[in-house]
Amino acid sequence: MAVTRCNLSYCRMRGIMSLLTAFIKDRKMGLNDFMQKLVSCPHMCQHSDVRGFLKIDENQSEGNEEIDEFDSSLCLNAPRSALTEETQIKPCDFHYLKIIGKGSFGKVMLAKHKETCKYYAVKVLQKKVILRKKEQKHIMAERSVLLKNLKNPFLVGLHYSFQTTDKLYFVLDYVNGGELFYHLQRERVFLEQRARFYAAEIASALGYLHSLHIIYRDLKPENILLDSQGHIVLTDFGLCKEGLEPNGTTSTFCGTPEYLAPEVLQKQAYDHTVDWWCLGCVLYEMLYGLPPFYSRNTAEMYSNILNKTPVLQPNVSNAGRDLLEALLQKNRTQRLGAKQDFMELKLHSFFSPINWDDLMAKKIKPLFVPTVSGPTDLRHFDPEFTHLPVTSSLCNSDTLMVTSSICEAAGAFPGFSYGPPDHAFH
Ligand code: ISQ
Repeated sequence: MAVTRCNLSYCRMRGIMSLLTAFIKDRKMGLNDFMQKLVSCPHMCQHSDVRGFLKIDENQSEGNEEIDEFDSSLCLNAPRSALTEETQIKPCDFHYLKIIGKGSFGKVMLAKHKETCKYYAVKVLQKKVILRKKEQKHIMAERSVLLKNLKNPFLVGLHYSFQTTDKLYFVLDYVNGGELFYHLQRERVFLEQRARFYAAEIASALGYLHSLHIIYRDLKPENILLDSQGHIVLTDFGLCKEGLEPNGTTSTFCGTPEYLAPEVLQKQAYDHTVDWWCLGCVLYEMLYGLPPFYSRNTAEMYSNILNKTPVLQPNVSNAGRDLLEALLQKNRTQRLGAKQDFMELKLHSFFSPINWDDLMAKKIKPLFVPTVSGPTDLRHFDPEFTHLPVTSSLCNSDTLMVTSSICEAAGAFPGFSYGPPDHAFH
């Protein structure tokens, strides 16, 4: 009898426990939702009751760069909220192997997903720096553009984005063929056929973005990579401008000096034709070995962009020179692509050897295949980066902690975190 009573109470206990667990889980999710709403409104974080509830320590420092607590409550967007804490992607899910790129906001790391052993390029950005430079709009724009389910073979793919108290993470496709201009520097110029192939792949990516009303804006050497087969991959969508209708214009100043279009330099309104100008600059540099308006003196370079007609030496074919002239038109309304966008480029005689369907299907065999022995072969990355030590700070702890910096950061980057609905790493 005693045994039966004991069994019964055990079963009952289990039943009560599972009810309680479900209840707690439900409450926890409710609290999570509430917390998410709370922290994504910076003005609410200022209220004394809210600060008391969140136990925000006013005296706490803004955040040690080496402290990197993962905060699942900051995974704010819908696909993530359905995930349990255990299944949420976090910094510690990766081995960080090498630094493969560095910029003013942070770095790009070669990382291996611990569970699937797949390699990714993980872009890690410091929130403090982004906030200091008031660049959160650009970062959110980058994420938002990457999230648009972009389906073009020449655009880098985003697998996940997530955030910790002080960093933003983008988990991107990893390619190790090196920057296009790393190869150009070694070879000085490319033969026309090779330059045509790269220009066509870049143009197809830009045309695709334009079809989604996105202007890339920041086509520059370091954003053009090669994959291990020799195909183009465009990265960095930080300066993309979204939501521009075909006839709309915008006037925010952004870009790289060498490739700045005259209208951007003059802070005038610009549109999708700004990308065709940049493509003209890239093509010119591939064919002639220097940017079209280059001068060591930046002021002179700016003056060249505004006033000088680019020199087109006859060592490039007529079709090539004609295309360059058409893309490097200072008046954007006269530029190739101003009316029919990508279609006008496709129909230009320089691209007549290109079968665009084959190009999109990656059926055109690249003339140059970067030598790589495998994913961890980093020979095409700058040793200036790959020789840097990888700090352990990227994976210190997964503790959930609410600090004033989270509040500030969550307000600045609400909804940053992203994972595909099925959460499968692919
Ligand atoms: C993917 N692979 C290698 C380097 C990269 C740099 C920036 C963004 C994505 C990348």
